[in-house]
Amino acid sequence: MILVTRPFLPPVEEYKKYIDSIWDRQWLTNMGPLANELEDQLKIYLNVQNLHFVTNGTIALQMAIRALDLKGEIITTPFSFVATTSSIVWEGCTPVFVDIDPESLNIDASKIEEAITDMTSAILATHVYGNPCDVRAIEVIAKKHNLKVIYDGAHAFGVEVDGKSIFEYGDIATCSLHATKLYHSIEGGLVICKDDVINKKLAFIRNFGFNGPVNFAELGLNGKNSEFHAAMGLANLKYIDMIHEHRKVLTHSYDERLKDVGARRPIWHSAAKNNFAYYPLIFKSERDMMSTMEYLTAHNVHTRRYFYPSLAMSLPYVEHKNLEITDDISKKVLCLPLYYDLTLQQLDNICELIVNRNIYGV
Ligand code: T4K
Repeated sequence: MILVTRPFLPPVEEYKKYIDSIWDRQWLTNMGPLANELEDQLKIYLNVQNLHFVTNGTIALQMAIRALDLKGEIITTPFSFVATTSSIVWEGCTPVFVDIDPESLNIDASKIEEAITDMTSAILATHVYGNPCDVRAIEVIAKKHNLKVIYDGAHAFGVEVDGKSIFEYGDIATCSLHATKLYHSIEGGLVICKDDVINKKLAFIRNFGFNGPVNFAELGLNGKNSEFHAAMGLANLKYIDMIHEHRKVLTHSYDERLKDVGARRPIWHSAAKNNFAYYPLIFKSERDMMSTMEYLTAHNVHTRRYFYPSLAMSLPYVEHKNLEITDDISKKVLCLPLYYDLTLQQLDNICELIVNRNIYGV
């Protein structure tokens, strides 16, 4: 069976070496030496000034909303994983959905201003599949209306725009290091913030608000991650270039093999480096997409409808809203298997099934 993704695992001896060191120290969590080392290495790898290693990408978003003290309405995208919207609601704010751009599949920056009201405090946008939002346009709008910007960069590990980490854009950026991501620490997340004052606040929030053993600086939560997760992050980081390279080869191979099946790819940001996190295809109709998905499933190839249904139409805790582009694209998009262990032979077989289904109508 071929799944839509499989986590990369480093050679087990390399992970065990870290685990042995944890046994020696008996230091398991609360920002131990491996978690600190991972943060240091990630700051260098990603070329960012500040970064917090946290329990997951969802907590990262909640911490970001809290650190910026956001209230009222937050403008956001309906085309994302549920955590983007649920974090807004969890923090007591109201999501206001703006439709997406049909090419990038990210929030359409040209439609943001018409959604701003007296209650708007921020824009929370996702770099969908790692493809950067129109960060320049969003920055201009945010400055003009005095809004904060959070980027959900759950998929965007390693992406750069104009040679700068995508995580350096916005007031705060977050990332997910979940097992299904191209780089992972089993469970994990990152919060990245340039501003030293907000960054300090994030550090307090991550650790219950503690400022020393008997003092509290902030209302906090427990966002700390463990030494075991940091160990996986450290072991995997050594392989990130190799992972990236293989995903690139797979992606180009899919592009070449599937160019005539009548499905299109999202258009990537022109000034950005790709990280090959997902392989989405947008079919001409929901019928084409469904029949391809079912045909692949019947041949033991599992795909996923990331992201269907539209968050603005499906969540029981938000007011439902039709958005033309999102409603249309979310019905037609399908993510194909993409992961380090996927072989070119397996990819060929997947492509053959899709080509046969879509060109010859089998
Ligand atoms: N923002 C965005 C835009 C996100 O996409 C996400 C998460 C978040 C925020 C929140 O970040 P985290 O709090 O999760 O760090 C998966 C992931 O669980 C989720 O992290 C991810 N986005 C989302 C897009 O995908 P599911 O429900 O599709 O996962 P699941 O369990 O169905 O696994 C997918 C495939 O991976 C399956 O075919 C099986 C395979 N798999 C999975 C796991 C966990 C394995 O082979 N091994 C494994 O250990 O959500």
